[in-house]
Amino acid sequence: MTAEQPDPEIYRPGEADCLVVIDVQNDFVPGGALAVPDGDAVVPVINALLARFPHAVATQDWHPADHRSFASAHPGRQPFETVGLPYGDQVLWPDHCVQGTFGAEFHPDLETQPLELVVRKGFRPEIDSYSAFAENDRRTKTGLAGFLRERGFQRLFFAGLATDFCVGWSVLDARAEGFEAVLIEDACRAIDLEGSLDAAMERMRTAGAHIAQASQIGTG
Ligand code: VGL
Ligand code: ZN
Repeated sequence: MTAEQPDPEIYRPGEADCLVVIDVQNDFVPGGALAVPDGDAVVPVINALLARFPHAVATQDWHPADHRSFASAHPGRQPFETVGLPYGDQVLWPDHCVQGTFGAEFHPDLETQPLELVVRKGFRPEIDSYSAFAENDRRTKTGLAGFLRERGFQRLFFAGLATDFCVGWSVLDARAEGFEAVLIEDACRAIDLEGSLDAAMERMRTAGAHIAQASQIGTG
């Protein structure tokens, strides 16, 4: 992890590498409640990546119906406004990924068979969770870091939705947890609220994450 080393042209996933697929769920693709523009374009890219990685896990946004991140839980507030919650600023979202609904299911074309673990997040009514590792209070852990460490993974590759929220926060937390992190940029799509994509990309780079394209992921 010396800063002087150039990024490799081709990454060859091995036993210390894990693909982390973030929130590829029906509510985040066009037609869904919190549709990410072009969100369904990630599905074939991720399916091809899954064939190149020996190990993969996924997250699933998994909210109770009255979740505090929903604008509907704040009378007079609209989706995409920001409010203060006890743990800090929180963007309010349309109701999405409600436990047990179609919107919370993985996209039907996503290859889920290779996934070795599915981590659900955002199921506590009072706390949102963007990151795969910790909820938005930054204290409540999902357990994923412990799993990945115990399995011996050192380098994590990120794909899914949305680049500037759940993927971005996951990449930053991966760095904070001591993993190498590679964002596979064209295997992600962004919501992009008021420059949030540029800000997230800058934060990931500053945290020492690598940015790659799916074409740079080779086979063993
Ligand atoms: C997400 C907003 C709310 C995401 C999840 O997957 O990026 N964004 N919940
Ligand atoms: Zn959510």
